[in-house]
Amino acid sequence: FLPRRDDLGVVAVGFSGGQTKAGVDAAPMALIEAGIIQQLEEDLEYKVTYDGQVHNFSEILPAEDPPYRNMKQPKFCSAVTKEVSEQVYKYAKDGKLVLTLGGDHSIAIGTISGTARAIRERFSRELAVIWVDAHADINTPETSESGNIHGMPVAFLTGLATEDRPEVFGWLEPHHRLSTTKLVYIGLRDIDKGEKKILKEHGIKAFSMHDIDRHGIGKVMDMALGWIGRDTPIHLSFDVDALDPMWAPSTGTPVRGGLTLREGDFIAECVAETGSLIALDLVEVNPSLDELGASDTVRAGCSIVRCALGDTLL
Ligand code: NNH
Ligand code: MN
Ligand code: MN
Ligand code: MN
Repeated sequence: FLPRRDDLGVVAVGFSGGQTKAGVDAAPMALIEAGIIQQLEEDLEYKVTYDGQVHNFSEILPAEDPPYRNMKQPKFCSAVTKEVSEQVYKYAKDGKLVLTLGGDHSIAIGTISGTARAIRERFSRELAVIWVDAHADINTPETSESGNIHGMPVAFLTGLATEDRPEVFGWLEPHHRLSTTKLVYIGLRDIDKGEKKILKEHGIKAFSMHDIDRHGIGKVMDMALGWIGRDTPIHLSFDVDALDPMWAPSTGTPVRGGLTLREGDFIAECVAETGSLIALDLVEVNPSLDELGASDTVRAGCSIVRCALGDTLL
């Protein structure tokens, strides 16, 4: 089922509407200026398809967008993720590996729904998702304490949250969705009360920082990939706040006690080694927060992308 390993589609999503801090929309440009696309073309020899634009979707900004079911900017988030879903779907259906540069993590509603649909249609397979994050992002609109949609993407993608109105994520259909049994978390350390209940009730596989301390990252990756099983297409959604703020301080909700730079790269390398990666998101880099640390955060992000796309140490 694997895409040609040398064909890569890049989507740059300068979107910050899934949370309230400005600046995360500038991340794709910062990553591109740091040379990420050039590195993938020249060092890793990918044939890159990229329209050369960072999309900010201002053309679909709704005139009014009041909170709905406690969600902030529901219509804008829904419209943007729908667009992203179509773009990612097209690339994945073409057999391309897809790299999405965010943006806040709400955009994963678009990326994962796009790959899930493409993998179903093209390969009659179900997608697995590895969600690397300090947070679980599995709040429903009702359990969310913040109303920020970047804390809800997994709930919408798994169908734990549903909505009929097409302009508020009602466009998500069963073929866009992911099974809770095919989801694995790594790096968790700041989970809301309602989220803990959801993770328990649905028996969702999660490796917290505690598990990484106990077993080491090598064993955790063996267990995570073992859970998914061989030959299952993998979408890796990497929130840079999974890394300890020592390495990636420029992000909206930093949480201390996170992954080291090498643990982050190692996770990405292990996923690359499976040969089953079909899409990668890198999200939540915010160069305008902790400005002194912005270049470190961007460099860490570039490194994770290179590792996941097959860069090897030797
Ligand atoms: N759990 C919180 C919320 O739902 C924080 C989410 N923030 C993130 N998620 N950065 O990755 O608002
Ligand atoms: Mn996240
Ligand atoms: Mn996070
Ligand atoms: Mn919290």
